[in-house]
Amino acid sequence: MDTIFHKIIRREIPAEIVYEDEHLVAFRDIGPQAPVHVLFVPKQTIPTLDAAKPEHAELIGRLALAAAEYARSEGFAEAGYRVVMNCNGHGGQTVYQLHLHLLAGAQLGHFGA
Ligand code: D5M
Repeated sequence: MDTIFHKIIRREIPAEIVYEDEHLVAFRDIGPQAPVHVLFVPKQTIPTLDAAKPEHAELIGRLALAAAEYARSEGFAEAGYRVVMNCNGHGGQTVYQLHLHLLAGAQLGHFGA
């Protein structure tokens, strides 16, 4: 299982990386849907949220906490922001390596079907 995000993690293709630790990398989305749009991606291969196992709980928590910390450090916490994980086709997932979207910097609309 290899995706464009694995290539970014291995530095084989460029990305604007804003955070990295031993567990995950965060970089700017190439097609931002908000003034700030950052993707938080685990280094361990997990194709979808549906494929996640109980042993991935801590890692998935790390993605959420890294996004919250980034939003706080950039001054978006008080105004607010959104985090999203798309899963499979109806969820709009296009890259099959688990990732969490952080959207911030503007009033976001409500969404649904
Ligand atoms: O989100 C996949 C996201 O990945 C989508 O918002 C575009 C983004 N993307 C795709 N290729 C790149 C590169 N090369 N750099 C940065 N961002 C990228 P999904 O939830 O799967 O629809």
